[in-house]
Amino acid sequence: MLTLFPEVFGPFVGASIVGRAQAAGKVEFAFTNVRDFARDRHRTVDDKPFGGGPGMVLMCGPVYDAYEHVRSLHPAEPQLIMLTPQGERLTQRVVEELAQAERLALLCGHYEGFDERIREGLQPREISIGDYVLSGGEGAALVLIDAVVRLLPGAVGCEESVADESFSSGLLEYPQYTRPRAYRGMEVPEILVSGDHGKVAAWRHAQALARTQQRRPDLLGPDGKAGCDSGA
Ligand code: 6GU
Repeated sequence: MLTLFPEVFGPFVGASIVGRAQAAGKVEFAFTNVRDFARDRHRTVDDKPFGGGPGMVLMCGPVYDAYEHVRSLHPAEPQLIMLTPQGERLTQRVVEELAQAERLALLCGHYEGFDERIREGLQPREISIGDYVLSGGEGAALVLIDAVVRLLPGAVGCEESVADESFSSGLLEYPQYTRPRAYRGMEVPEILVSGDHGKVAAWRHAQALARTQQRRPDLLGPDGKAGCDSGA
């Protein structure tokens, strides 16, 4: 992680599935504060845009130097990811691609943006998590980390739960219930306690399809069937 706010990552990468994956040695994180690579005594990392206009721009020097430092930490060449609203949209398909990489370097920006020569010289893969604006890339990096780490072999207790869920199947998930069977007058559907596994599977598929048609028809092809194209 290359960031101006390394402190925001700690609790997140230590908790839940990501935390367990880390403890089990499935993934390792290193945090580099871009500000440590500022060149002046004020530790400046941003400056006014040439040509005028509002906001500040993240400077080349600290970012290039921080990236050279990150490269030197490990022999594997990282795949550099720049978190920016200008990037390609993060989908489950992109997440699956990133999960194949041995090493990722996530570059989080702040302020009005990056000096364009960071793109030109470092040729990052630019990724956005959706059509809204965050004040910085850290929130997006957390989303990406969570989505990628849970796909690493052995990161989630049950591999089936990864394969079965929304977007890997191309459908939203079916409704789930746990004990008690009745809660405040709301009953668990009879079929789920029938013990008929075939009927349960058919019911779940029908529910997943109906829910997808209702909420996210864009996930279904023109024939109303889920595309094989996961997460498109
Ligand atoms: Cl990756 N960065 C920022 N700053 N805003 C975003 C984003 C990323 N993705 C969606 N909005």
